[in-house]
Amino acid sequence: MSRIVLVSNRVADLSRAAQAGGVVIAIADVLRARNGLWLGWSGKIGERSEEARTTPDIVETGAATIATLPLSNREYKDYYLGYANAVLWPVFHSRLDLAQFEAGYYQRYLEVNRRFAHALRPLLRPDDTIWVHDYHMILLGMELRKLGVENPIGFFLHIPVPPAQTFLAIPEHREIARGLAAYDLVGLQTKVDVGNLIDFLQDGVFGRILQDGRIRAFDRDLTIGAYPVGIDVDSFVASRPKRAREQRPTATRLIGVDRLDYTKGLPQKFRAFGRFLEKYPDYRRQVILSQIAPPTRESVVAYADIRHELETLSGTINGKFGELDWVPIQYIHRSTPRRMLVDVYRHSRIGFVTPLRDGMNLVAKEYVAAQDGEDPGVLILSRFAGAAEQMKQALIVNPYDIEEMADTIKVALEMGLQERQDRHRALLSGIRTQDTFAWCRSFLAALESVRRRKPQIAIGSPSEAARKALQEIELARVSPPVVRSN
Ligand code: GDG
Repeated sequence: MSRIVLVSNRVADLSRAAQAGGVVIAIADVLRARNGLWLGWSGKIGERSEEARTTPDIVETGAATIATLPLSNREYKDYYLGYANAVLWPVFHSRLDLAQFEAGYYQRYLEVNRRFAHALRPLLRPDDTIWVHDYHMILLGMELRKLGVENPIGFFLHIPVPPAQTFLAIPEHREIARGLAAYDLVGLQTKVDVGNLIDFLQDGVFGRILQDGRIRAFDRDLTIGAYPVGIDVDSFVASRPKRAREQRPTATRLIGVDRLDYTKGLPQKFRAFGRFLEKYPDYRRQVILSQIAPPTRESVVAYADIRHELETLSGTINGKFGELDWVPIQYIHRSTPRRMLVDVYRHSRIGFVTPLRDGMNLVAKEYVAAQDGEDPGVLILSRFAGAAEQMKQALIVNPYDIEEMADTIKVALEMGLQERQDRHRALLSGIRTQDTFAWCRSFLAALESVRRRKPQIAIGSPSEAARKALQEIELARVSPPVVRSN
């Protein structure tokens, strides 16, 4: 089996993969099994002279070879905080209003991707399979191709793809498309994302669909597919609190766990909870909303704004409804250890997940995995989380509709045991089938097979096979999964 080479903005500590959860567990496994190499930013920020550096620091961990490079201060500002997190992140989450298209950002983004490609080139072997992750590194594949690398290269995007018209607002959208076309396989979280990317490549840069469903753009044939990210289900199921009764909260808890990000719909969640208390006063003193929201990307202005908004909102709602012995919103702006998180999920009657846009959302899956199957809680899930495409037995809500969310909290609180068990069983079975290991296996299997395909002739209109694939995508787009019990 060929060696796996991973590239991402950051590398994870493989010795702590189990604690990190999510995709890192599967990645650590595959690196271990296939004698892998992982290249990323070391997290260090150095002098301008670092920009010339293409020799990474190498550490052999036993599980894998870890290669890291520092960024210069200017690269950190323009590539990481700038193009990656103040252009691509907001635009891909359909927040054009927050995008900062500043001169110099794109150039530095390109240069960092190029520098990482130059650092990787001498470390590569002819039979390596290369897997690049996420929006920080879109151009890496193209830069490797320029250096003559012909190995299979796959790219997985963890965040959503916006509709074509939004994508086109990025001044460098053509360069981004050219970067994507350098890969053999582009993996996305959902069918809706696949549809959006195909639209963009067709309408924006005149890509053409081939007989077998691949897209030809910039003289390269690219496969695009949906590979929904999953979790390591057992690491949540197995956990049992030592003294469950003592830890059980006195009030019924709704739990939210989100990095403090404007994409996560936190103000909408707080407002819906406030509206619920206003509309259904019998529930006052009976319920609390615990929101864990660790800080992230604090140097980007939009993140300081959202923090301020949440502090004001939680203060207003607590001031309006709170009593000496009951505070309705517990807002924790710190990271919580994972073992505690699992217990909190388990003892919360409602998992409240309300992003305005999200690639997948692993918290929704973690909440379901942590429930007691005999007496499970209920998941309320935004239809704009990628997870909603799979988790149809959740109570699906529109996070912009505060009234609907307030009513759905009541539906969830009053749902009978049988219905909770039925929904939970179906949800659990889905996240088990598509867990983090299945995600990793299926992406790599697809990547390793696409290079073996024969060249195809471009066609004007889709063939039967391509038409069928497009129809499925279209269906997923026009009929969002709505399951309401009221
Ligand atoms: C990106 C995409 C996609 C959160 N707070 C704490 C904590 N967490 C953990 C959660 C979960 C993870 O962080 C968050 O994952 P999400 O999927 O919810 O969201 P993003 O961070 O935005 O991730 C997303 C994902 O990539 C994977 O492809 O699903 O759409 O945006 O695992 O549990 N963990 C601990 N303490 C915290 O306070 N220990």
